[in-house]
Amino acid sequence: MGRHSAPWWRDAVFYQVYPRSFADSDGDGVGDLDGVTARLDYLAQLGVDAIWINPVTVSPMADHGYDVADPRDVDPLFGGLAALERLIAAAHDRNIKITMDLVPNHTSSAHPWFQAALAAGPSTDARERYIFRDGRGPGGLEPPNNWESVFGGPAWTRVNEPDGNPGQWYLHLFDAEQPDLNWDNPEIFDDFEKTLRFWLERGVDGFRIDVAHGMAKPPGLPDMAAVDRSRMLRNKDDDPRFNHPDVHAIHRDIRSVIDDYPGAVTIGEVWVHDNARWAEYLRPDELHLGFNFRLVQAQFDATDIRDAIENSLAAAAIENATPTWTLSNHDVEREVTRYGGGAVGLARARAMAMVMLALPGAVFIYNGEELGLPNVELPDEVLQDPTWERSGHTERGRDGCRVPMPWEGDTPPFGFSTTVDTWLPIPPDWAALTAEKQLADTGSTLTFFRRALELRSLRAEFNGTRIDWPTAPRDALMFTRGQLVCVLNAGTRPLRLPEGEVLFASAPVADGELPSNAAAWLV
Ligand code: TEU
Repeated sequence: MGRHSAPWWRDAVFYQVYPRSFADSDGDGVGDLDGVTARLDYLAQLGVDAIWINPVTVSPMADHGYDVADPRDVDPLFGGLAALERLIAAAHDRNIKITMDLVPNHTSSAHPWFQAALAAGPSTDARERYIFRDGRGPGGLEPPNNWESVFGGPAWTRVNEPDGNPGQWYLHLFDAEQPDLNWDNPEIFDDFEKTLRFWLERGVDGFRIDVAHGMAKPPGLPDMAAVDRSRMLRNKDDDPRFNHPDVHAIHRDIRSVIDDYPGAVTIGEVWVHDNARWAEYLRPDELHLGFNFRLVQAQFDATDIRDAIENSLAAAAIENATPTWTLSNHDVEREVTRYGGGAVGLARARAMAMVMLALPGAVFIYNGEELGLPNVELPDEVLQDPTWERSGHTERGRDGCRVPMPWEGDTPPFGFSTTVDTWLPIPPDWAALTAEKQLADTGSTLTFFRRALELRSLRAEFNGTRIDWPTAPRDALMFTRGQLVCVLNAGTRPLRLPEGEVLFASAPVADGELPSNAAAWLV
């Protein structure tokens, strides 16, 4: 397939907007869709092709939108349906696509279906939309199996039946406010199809599918092995809660709807480690793209990074699928902090951005990554992630990577909102990191990202799909993509660069030497 006939997403730069934290247009301290619309020129100048926006549908916000009470309307907190329509039109005017986040695995407990299930009682059709079971042991006092919630604590909650007595339990792999749907019930897909068509008819260009390896549950719901809590939010491949093979029939059904809308893309959140199992989601009649999280999980170490890249490429190649690359999102610690924090963490994050942007495929940049934002140590009293409560205050959760964007000025809220009372506090020292300051600084991380994205889109060297690994010095990562050479110095000493013209570097190159914690592109 020639470059011109390739689908738009094959080498697209997606920019992830966490809507609570991007820009607040109405002064309530929470970001919203008109805020995004007002900042579209910033994204156009950054050079992004598409926006992935985290859930904005109607929700009590127990998990900030991943608890959906109405999948076919926009929450008033984010400006309602009209605000999304304004955003779609304004983004399309600038040639930017809009992809939404859909949550098929579960609904909110406030969804009318769940409320009906509670009211109807056991052995009713209403209960068949979710996963209700009798408890184990005398009086049904024990949960139906030993599954744990990803956010901590049991994955089951017992309900009071309409007669007022404790009765059945329902399954929730996440918060108790996020009951899992029963995808064996055909009503669930029929409704999901309505949701897909509802948004596609409104001009949405595709969907990020939440927990795309969830949905199907093994018959009999067998017990799971004990979870290693230090790996919270990460399932192993033998975990019965996820990746049941029946999930693929669901993806085929979804694809048959998407195919009615040429150009629309689906991107699955697929936390599956094994390459062969992961690739099954990318078969020609399933998802277009799948998040591969190996690069997120890699340490700043040349061997580890190479291993992550080679595995990601190999996994996508199994189904001739497009590789995807991401260094961070709203669920993981920001990379500046992951790579050590401070100036070193930032230097490494920039270097890794160049590695990511040199690779063939689609890339995902998380809002604030282009400003080099670090994770924030938040005080206990402002934490909102359900993980904090559900883990009995042992896991702080994901709020630290969700702090609102600093746009301009010298004091919080830095133009994010008109109130200082933002939903999470913005650190005063982010005054140095505002978009305004960075736009005016040729050495800033924002200027660096703009230039890197510009080169990636303009230079012909970024067209090839083949990656080779010439022998590299110890602690260096070096790969070629046709005429392009990407070098990363993950060691502690300056690295002599190979022959060639330095097209771009994440730190100044002097006398042909690349400093440590830096990357360069050569042609
Ligand atoms: O994340 C799913 C998630 O938490 C993964 O880490 C996954 O569940 C785990 O590896 C087990 O397979 C998505 C969203 O990104 C997150 O923000 C939501 O909280 C969650 O789903 C629930 O909707």
